[in-house]
Amino acid sequence: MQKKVIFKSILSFLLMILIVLCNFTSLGLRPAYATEDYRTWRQYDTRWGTIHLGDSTDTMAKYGCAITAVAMLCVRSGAATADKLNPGTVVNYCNSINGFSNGALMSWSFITGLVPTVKFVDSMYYDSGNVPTKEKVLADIKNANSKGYYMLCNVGGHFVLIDNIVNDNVYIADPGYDRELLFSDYDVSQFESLKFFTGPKLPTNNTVSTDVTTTVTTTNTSVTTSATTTLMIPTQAATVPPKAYSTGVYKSMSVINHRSGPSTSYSINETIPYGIKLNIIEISGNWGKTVYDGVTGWVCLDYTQYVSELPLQYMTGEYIVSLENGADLYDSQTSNANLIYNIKHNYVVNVNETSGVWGKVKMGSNSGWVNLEQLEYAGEDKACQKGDINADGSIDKYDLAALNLYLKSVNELPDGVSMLRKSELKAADINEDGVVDNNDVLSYLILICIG
Ligand SMILES: [Ca+2]
Ligand SMILES: [Ca+2]
Repeated sequence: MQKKVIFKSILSFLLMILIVLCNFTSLGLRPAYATEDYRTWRQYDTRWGTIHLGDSTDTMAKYGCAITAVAMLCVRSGAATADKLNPGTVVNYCNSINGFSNGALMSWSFITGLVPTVKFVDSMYYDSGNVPTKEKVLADIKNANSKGYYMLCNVGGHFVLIDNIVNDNVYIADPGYDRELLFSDYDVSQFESLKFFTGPKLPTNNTVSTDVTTTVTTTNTSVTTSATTTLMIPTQAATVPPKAYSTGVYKSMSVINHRSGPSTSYSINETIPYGIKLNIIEISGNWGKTVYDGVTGWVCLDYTQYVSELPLQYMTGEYIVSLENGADLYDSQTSNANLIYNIKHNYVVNVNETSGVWGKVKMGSNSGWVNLEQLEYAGEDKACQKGDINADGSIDKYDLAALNLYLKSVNELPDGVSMLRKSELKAADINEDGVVDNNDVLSYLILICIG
C-alpha cells in the first residue's frame, strides 16, 4: 500500500515535469530581437502558427495573413516595435476581445485597442464596377499614400502590406511568401480591396522604419529618407476615398436591418445575422436591394463586404453552417413550414438538390429543406494529408482534439449531419481501416507522444 502511494507520487511528479517541459517547448520561446525585420514575419512562424483564430479550427498558419499583415503595418508605421509586438501578440489580443467570428476578422478597427495610434479608416473594393488594373490600383495606392494612409492589399483572398512605393514599383511585405513586388508577384485582376489605416506619423517612402534598420538589406537605394520622424498627422480629417457600390453578392459583416426602403426612415422587415450572403440586385447610394427570407427590401451596404458578381448560384455538395444560431431544416421550401431539425453552428451537411435558395438535405430516412443563404458552401473536396484533419501542415493535439469532438458528436447527431467533412474524415482514419473510431485515437496518441 505504502509502496503504491510512493510510486503514485513519483509518477505524478514526473508527469508534472513532463507537462512543464511540454509547455515550454510548445511555446517555442525564442529571444525577441528589437532589430527583427517585420518583413520576415510569416503567418506560419512556429511562434504563432498554431494559434487558433477565435474558436474556429482555423490557425494562424493557415489563415493568419490579415493578422500578420496588420502587425507588420503597426511596426512599419512606427506605432510599435518588433520587440514588443508581433503577429502572435496581435492574434492573442484579438482572441482576448473575441475579435473573430468563424475565423474571420469582425472588424479591422480592433487594432486601435492594442495600438492606439493605428486606426482603421476605410476599405476600397475592386469589382466589375471598379475594375482593378495596374494603372488604377497604382493610382489608388499613390493617392492614398499622399493622403497619409498605410495600406494592406487583398490580392485575391490573401493580405499583404504595401511597404514602399518607388516610382511605379510597389514593394510589399508578404505574410505568406518571400515576395516583394506587388504587380510582378500577383495578378492585378484578382485584387479584391485596399484597406486604409493611419499611423502616428505620415508614411514616407523610406526604406525601413527606424526601429528595424539594423538587420534590413534593401534594394530601394534611390529613396530619400529625410523627414521620416518630423512629420505629424494633419489635424483635419483626411479625405476618405469614395465607395462605389455595384450590384453583386455581398456578405453581412454584422447584424444588419432589412428595411422596406433605402434609408433608415423605412421600417424594418427583419434583421439579418452576420455572415449571410445576399444577392444585391439594385443600388441606391449606399443601399442595396435584396430579397431576404422571401421578402424584397433594402440593406445598408456599409455593413457588408463585396463577395462576387451576380448571380449567387447554389451548387450541390457539402455546406457548413456559418450562423451562430445554426440553420433550420424544414419539411418544405419556406420558413413557415414545419421545423424538422436545427443544424448547429459549424456542422456539415450534404446538399443533394437545390431549388432557388433552398437546398435538400437527407437526414436518415427523412429529408428536408434548408435556406442556403444561412450556410457556407464548403467548396471542392479539400486535399487532407493522412492525420492532418485541420489541414495546417502538422499532425498534432489539435487534430486529436478534432477527432475526439467528432467521436463524441457521432452518437448525438442524426445521419446526414456531421462535425467533419468527408475529406477530413478520410484524414482522421489514421490507421486506414475504413472507420473512424477509438482505434484512431490510440494511433494519434502513439504518433503524437512517441513521434
Ligand atoms: Ca493538423
Ligand atoms: Ca480508423
